Amino acid sequence: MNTKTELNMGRRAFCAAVAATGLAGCVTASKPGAAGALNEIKQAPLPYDPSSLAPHISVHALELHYGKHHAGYVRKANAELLGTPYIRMTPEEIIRRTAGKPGLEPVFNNVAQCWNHAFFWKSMRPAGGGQPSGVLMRGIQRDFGSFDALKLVFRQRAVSVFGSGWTWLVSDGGYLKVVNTSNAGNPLAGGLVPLLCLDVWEHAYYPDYENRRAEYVGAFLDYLVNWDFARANYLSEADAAEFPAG
Ligand code: MN3
Repeated sequence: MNTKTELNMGRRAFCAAVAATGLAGCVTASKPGAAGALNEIKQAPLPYDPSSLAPHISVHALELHYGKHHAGYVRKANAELLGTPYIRMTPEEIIRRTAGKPGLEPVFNNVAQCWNHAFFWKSMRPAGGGQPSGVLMRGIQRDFGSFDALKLVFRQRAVSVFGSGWTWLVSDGGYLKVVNTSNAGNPLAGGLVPLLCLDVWEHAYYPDYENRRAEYVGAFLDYLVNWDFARANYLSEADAAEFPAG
């Protein structure tokens, strides 16, 4: 991974991904407000071959989603950031500072969609699914009762998103929750720490599932979700907050 990757997916997620892959060190991005540092948003490559999520997500759907939708948000975000103070901030800082601010919707929406999509690609992997392990599983059992109960809650929340949005597993001060956000919404804006997410905009599933969102959500939970990514994010948060995870 490189600095571009970090800028795209966020420092916390990046460090977690580095930890998960066993790579040494965590590349330092331009600090917020650092003189002369312009944080143009880059689109990192997909972390797997576009054909490797099939048949659950087809090459066509993934290339459309990554190559048109996500790329479009990156292009629009950089156009919105140009000539503003936000160009010197990290995407996380921009999200926190612009969420809910009248007049700043185009900045928030496009930057958050860049962050959300980069995080979403990492939330899946070829031959994913299965069960989390270690501290994440213990946290799930503590906060949902069982892993099956978490899956049921996540499925219900994802199916219930009205219109376009996202479903997230988050850490709220160490406690695990499933939350939905509308449109470009991101839990960072509410002080929550994202652990994994599912895109439930229609563009994410219509090419493969048409109007059958529940089937798409089921395929994500059973065959695609990357629990190692979520666990690494949870461990990273535990280190930062020093809460007794699990
Ligand atoms: Mn999308």
